Amino acid sequence: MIRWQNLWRSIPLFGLMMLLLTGCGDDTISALKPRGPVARDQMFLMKLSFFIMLLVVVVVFVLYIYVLLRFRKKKGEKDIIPKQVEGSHTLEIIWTTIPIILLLILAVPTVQYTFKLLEDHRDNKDALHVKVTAHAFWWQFDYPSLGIATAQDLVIPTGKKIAFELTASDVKHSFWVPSLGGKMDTNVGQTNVYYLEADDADTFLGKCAELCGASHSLMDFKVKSMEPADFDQWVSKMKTPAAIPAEAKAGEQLFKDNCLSCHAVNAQGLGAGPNLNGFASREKVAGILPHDDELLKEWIKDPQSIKPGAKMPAFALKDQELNDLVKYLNSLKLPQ
Ligand code: HEC
Ligand SMILES: [Cu+2]
Repeated sequence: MIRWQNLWRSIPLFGLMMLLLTGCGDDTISALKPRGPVARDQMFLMKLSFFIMLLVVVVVFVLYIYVLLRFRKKKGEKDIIPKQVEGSHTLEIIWTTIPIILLLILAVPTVQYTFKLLEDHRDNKDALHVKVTAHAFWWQFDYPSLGIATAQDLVIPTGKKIAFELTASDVKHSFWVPSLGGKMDTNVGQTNVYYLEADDADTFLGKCAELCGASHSLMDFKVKSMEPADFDQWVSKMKTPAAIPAEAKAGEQLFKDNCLSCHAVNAQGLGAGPNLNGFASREKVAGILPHDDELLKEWIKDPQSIKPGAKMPAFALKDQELNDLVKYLNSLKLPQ
């Protein structure tokens, strides 16, 4: 009796846990809300395995409860040893074939999709080839067929296969955009290939999914999908050099002296740090911070305080120099 009461009492707790879990959803980072064909294929596999497991659990529990009730000791019954049976061919055949059939139903589409989703579309004329290089703790995106490179914000056209070629420069990372499809490891000295596609225009959140160091959890990026016409415009904007206003010239000089060795600011430069072409038009600073002058100065003064282990050195600059640099960085905008 007491035990039943305890169970009833814990119902609000379970309710709360359920509410908490359902609150976890963010539409732009959820594998459960697929936004492209690859994510949908993977969702199908998840549902298939979930319902097969559910079926097994339900059947086993129903049988278990039935046996418990049907064969329980009745009032007045003496301790009797049930009839001992051994070796029933019918039962053995049943409990061997059913799991085999269930596993086949699972295995056939899983193997089929595994090969399909690993197709290499790099040379496909209808796909867009993107090279992804993961660095502790930022992402470099390079579009060899378009002659542009960017960082942190991956911009892609909708309705087109994006043929990824992934690698890493330091340790192993993993590229994951849950809304568009499953993750792919990025390994040093090796290229992995897979593709993703987005249905519609939106901004999806991406994550590094392989523990890679102190700032692993801060290694975020964005995937911005655009209608093909908007994407073409973005490409031509990326190739247009930013107009640097007169008040940012002092900062530009400081940047050339201190920063250009690692940060390219042209269409396709790659270096030890993110390409900053169009930096002020990106979603975030360093993948995580909102665009804010004070935060940007914090970053330049001491990147490690924001991303422990970040590979950008700290700069001891005067306030005026920081202001100038920030003015320059804010002028690295894509044309309207
Ligand atoms: C030794 C190479 C190096 C130098 C020199 C350097 N940086 Fe960096 N910078 C990096 C790296 C690496 C990152 C990426 C850090 C991360 O996110 O983990 C970075 C990131 C940044 C970011 C964020 C970029 C983004 O994609 O949002 C800004 C802004 C920045 N640096 C500004 C500067 C400025 C200004 C200077 C000069 C005063 C400078 N950096 C000098 C290596 C460098
Ligand atoms: Cu990582």
